[in-house]
Amino acid sequence: MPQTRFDLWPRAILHVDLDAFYASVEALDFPELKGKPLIVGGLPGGRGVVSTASYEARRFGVHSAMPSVTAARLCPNAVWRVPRMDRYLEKSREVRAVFERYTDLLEPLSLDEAFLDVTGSQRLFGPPETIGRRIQDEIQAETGLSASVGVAENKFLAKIASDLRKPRGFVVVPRDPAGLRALLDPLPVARLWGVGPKMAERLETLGVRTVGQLAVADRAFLGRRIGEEMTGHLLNLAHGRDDRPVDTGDRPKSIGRENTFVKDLRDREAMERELLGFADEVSARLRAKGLKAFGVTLKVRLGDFTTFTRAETFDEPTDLAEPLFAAGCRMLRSRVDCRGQGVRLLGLTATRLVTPGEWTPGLFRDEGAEKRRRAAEAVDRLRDRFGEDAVTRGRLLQDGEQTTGTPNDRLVE
Ligand code: TTP
Ligand code: MG
Repeated sequence: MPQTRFDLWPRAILHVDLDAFYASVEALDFPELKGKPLIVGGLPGGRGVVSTASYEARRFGVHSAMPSVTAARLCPNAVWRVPRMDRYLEKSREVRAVFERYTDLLEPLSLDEAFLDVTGSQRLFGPPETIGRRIQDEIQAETGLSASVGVAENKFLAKIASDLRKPRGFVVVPRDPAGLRALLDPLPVARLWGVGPKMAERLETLGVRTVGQLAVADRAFLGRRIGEEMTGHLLNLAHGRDDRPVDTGDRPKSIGRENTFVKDLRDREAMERELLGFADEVSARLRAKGLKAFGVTLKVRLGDFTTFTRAETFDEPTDLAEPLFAAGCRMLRSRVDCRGQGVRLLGLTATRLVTPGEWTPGLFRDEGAEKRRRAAEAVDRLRDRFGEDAVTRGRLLQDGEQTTGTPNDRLVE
């Protein structure tokens, strides 16, 4: 059941990072290793380095990227294993399958770490912390691995949070300014994205060692010492601001559909019927990808191959068929002069795509739109189960110049 008895977060990001990943997989597959100081990496005889160590081995000072020889000296009783990458990849896929139940908007950073944008998942699954807990529990139950989770309004804070109480950490970054400051202030500046050892040292000579000190530092003073750009970046982070989107890596720039007709269309009604079909399909694909469009373009090619493209911008981004269809019809009617010719090709494309996390102001405010969205989602589910033709609008079923389905049908992405 959808839950609504809580404040929806305008933006909700999770960062999930598995604990001592390679070592945990080894202990899972070879239970006799459980609870022992365990090091995964090149064996100490050679010139190898440590990939990772169990938390038991970390107590001796062993850490990733340390020469294995050094690790063996620090922790002489450690059990050693060489990495088995294909097994780790397999486990990583199992973890990803858990993520995918909650959102499509995920950005893997490595085999054991990912950002998830769950802004749009709240209606269905509840508040972000509930979603985070469920993911943590399901990873444990289904893959046998332990994960740490950070819940926040942006990527930077979520990543900081997941690391605060490892292993098996679960930290929700407070959304009130005092709570946020209490969490950020004590952190060393080296924890900030973009601050390497050199910059940390530089900042320290300027009297800035912690994020709290950075947050109250004088912008002009810092700007003169470390540059305006770096200063702007660091002050944003020090105030917990970060608007980078969760990058799925495969987000299309646009989603569209076009069709060249066997016989040029002359009848306005037939053209609009095509546009309605396109709008239906394009909006379903937007919803499937969790995207909304700020813009729509119409493409029209006349019998003599003259081609027009026309564009409109929406006040609020949409993933529904109606606005796309209405804009297409409007542009066709008032902004394209067919000069008495037939139309050889029509196309409708949703552009300027955004995720719910990037677009928040109007989110869920319009109840009517929310109802239409739910209806549209029900249609999507039917289509998934019974195929494309399961649900077709009345208008599309009319006979007449039914010209879709030619080999020229093209998906444009
Ligand atoms: P991390 O997430 O950095 O480390 P971890 O999962 O072992 O431990 P934790 O997150 O609890 O601190 O890296 C994930 C895996 O990537 C790690 O298990 C092994 C591998 N790795 C290397 O091979 N070399 C490295 O230098 C690092 C940092 C990681
Ligand atoms: Mg990890």
